[in-house]
Amino acid sequence: MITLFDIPSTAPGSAWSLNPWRTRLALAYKGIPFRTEWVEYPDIRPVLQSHNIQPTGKLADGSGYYSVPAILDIDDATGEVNTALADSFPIVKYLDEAYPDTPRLIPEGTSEDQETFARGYIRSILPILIIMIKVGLPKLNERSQDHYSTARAEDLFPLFKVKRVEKWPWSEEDQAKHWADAKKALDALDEKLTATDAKGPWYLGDRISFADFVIGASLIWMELLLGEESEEWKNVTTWNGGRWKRFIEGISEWRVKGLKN
Ligand SMILES: N[C@@H](CCC(=O)N[C@@H](CS)C(=O)NCC(=O)O)C(=O)O
Repeated sequence: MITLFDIPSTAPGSAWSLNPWRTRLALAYKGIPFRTEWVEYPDIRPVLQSHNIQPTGKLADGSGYYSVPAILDIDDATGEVNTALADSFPIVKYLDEAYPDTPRLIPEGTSEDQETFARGYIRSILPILIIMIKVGLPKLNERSQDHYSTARAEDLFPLFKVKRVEKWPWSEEDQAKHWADAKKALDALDEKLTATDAKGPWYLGDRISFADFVIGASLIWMELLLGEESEEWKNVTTWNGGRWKRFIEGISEWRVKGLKN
């Protein structure tokens, strides 16, 4: 059975975090049974270390950056650990290889493009990331808030030059500027998707691939944190001819399935 490590929150269904949603959707789409182990931010490092899961990067001080999603795949019959792995792209590659009877998410010959897209995605939606960090902070459980505030302020220190997210300038004007930039980021993504629209709504046109869950995870994250009924989310659903509304509806089956674990 696979265990997915994910971060809890006060949002409906608890799962809110962008990168773990990629894996949650992938597991649900493939129909692979899994259970969730909820881990608050300050516990990610010790919990993953205790399972021998390697860091996915380095922090500024040179120490390992431990992140979720991470999975532990244990053979229930023998107790043998099949894999203990973090990082959403290697995880989906592992799932494709270890579960060959499930639908592939990295079609033959697309691995490099899928990886480049997945790894570059967060940078490509940076203005959205900024808004979501600010909006998401109070929705975390108290135990995670301090870590999240200082860690994300450090990531974006070159932009804001402060040590806590609460200190980011957030006037109406600032917010309007971030939203205008957010729209530009989604306009650019829309343009990219338009190229395959004649074949279908997905990144590759007519077939779902991991890139769709990279996009879908970010839309779920936005909808959850902004609130389905919020003016901001409703605005987003009208952008680019309603593409994002159709997209999130298109993956809703796996969103619902993914929360049942
Ligand atoms: N490249 C990684 C990025 C994962 C990542 O940064 N995850 C965040 C949550 S969305 C995390 O675990 N952060 C830990 C921290 O900030 O200490 C992936 O695709 O899985």
